[in-house]
Amino acid sequence: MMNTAEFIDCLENIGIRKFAGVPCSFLTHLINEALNRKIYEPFVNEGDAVAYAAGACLAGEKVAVIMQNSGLTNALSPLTSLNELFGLHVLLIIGNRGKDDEPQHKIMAEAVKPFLDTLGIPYFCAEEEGAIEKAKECLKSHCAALLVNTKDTFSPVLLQENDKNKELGKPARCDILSAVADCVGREVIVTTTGFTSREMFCIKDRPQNFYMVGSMGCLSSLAAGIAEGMPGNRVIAVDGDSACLMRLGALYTLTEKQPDNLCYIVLDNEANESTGGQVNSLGESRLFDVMSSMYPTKEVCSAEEMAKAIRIFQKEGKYTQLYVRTRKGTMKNLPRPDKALLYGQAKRFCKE
Ligand SMILES: Cc1ncc(C[n+]2csc(CCOP(=O)(O)OP(=O)(O)O)c2C)c(N)n1
Repeated sequence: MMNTAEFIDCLENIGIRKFAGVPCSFLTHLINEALNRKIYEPFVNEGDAVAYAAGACLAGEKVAVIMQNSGLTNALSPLTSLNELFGLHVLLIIGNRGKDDEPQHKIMAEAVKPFLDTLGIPYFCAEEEGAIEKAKECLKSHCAALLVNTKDTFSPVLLQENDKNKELGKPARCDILSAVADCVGREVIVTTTGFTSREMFCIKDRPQNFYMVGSMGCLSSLAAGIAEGMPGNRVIAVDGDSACLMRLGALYTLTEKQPDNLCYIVLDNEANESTGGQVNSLGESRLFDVMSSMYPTKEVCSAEEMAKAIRIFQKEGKYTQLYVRTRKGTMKNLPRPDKALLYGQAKRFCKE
């Protein structure tokens, strides 16, 4: 285990004064330390963080980019056609989830190194002796990456300031999910990456559920594809705020389509809770206003209100957009969906 504060000090010694990125649970303590030092810029998509770091480079500053290996796919466009192309070399710190981890990490875990090799980006294990110095040398000619291969790489750092009062009176994610599960008959339920899928699996697993455990940000498009392909059935999609923000453009497309048989719900806890509760913006959430600017959105404040809103959707058969401010926290002893079930879930769904 490395001392997190010392690691950031070492990066500061090579001129890195700021971090930008999207979290990974392997990097929680690193992000906490950077947040506590007020040198972390939250982004909603890894590609945006990489482009921001390129801009900082143009301005003569050095920003390191933090991401999960899954986020490398989001970052490929700016990495290849901006940073590498124009010599705007940035340090990437990548949470390298392994192939024996959850199913959503299987393919990317094996693809990270070949991807980086193809791009000509050298990489080092963050814990390797002299990794930061070696990366510094490489940054002269390319971007460089430090791979963080375990969740215990960094020593624990608690996040300062946590305004618990903000949470008072808000429903828990699981209360809302239970209300949704209780209202459905034949409806399809699709749920987003992280705790939302894990909790829905635990509350009520059924063949008509699809747990979108990876591809963060893609839920609204996945749901639109199902809804348009199954006009005879209704679809309820439950997304998270960070996931919705990651591909906000998809919501723009969805609100043009407005499938009659789709109800799109965002649970906003103002955090990437599934990876450790890191913020996704620097201020109060503006997501309700943003969603409402695209399509009339109803704010729901309790499980009872959610049940009522779902019944209206079922009766009216009209595209429905719901927004809930939820408190942080998960169900106790939350299990992960069985791996075999996840691998087989598309087949199970299609049989229905
Ligand atoms: C492209 C990509 N980047 C990062 C991650 C890591 N990740 C998994 S869940 C999650 C947070 C999701 O936050 P939100 O949608 O707000 O839901 P919450 O966890 O708060 O319930 C992150 C960052 C990922 N899976 N994919």
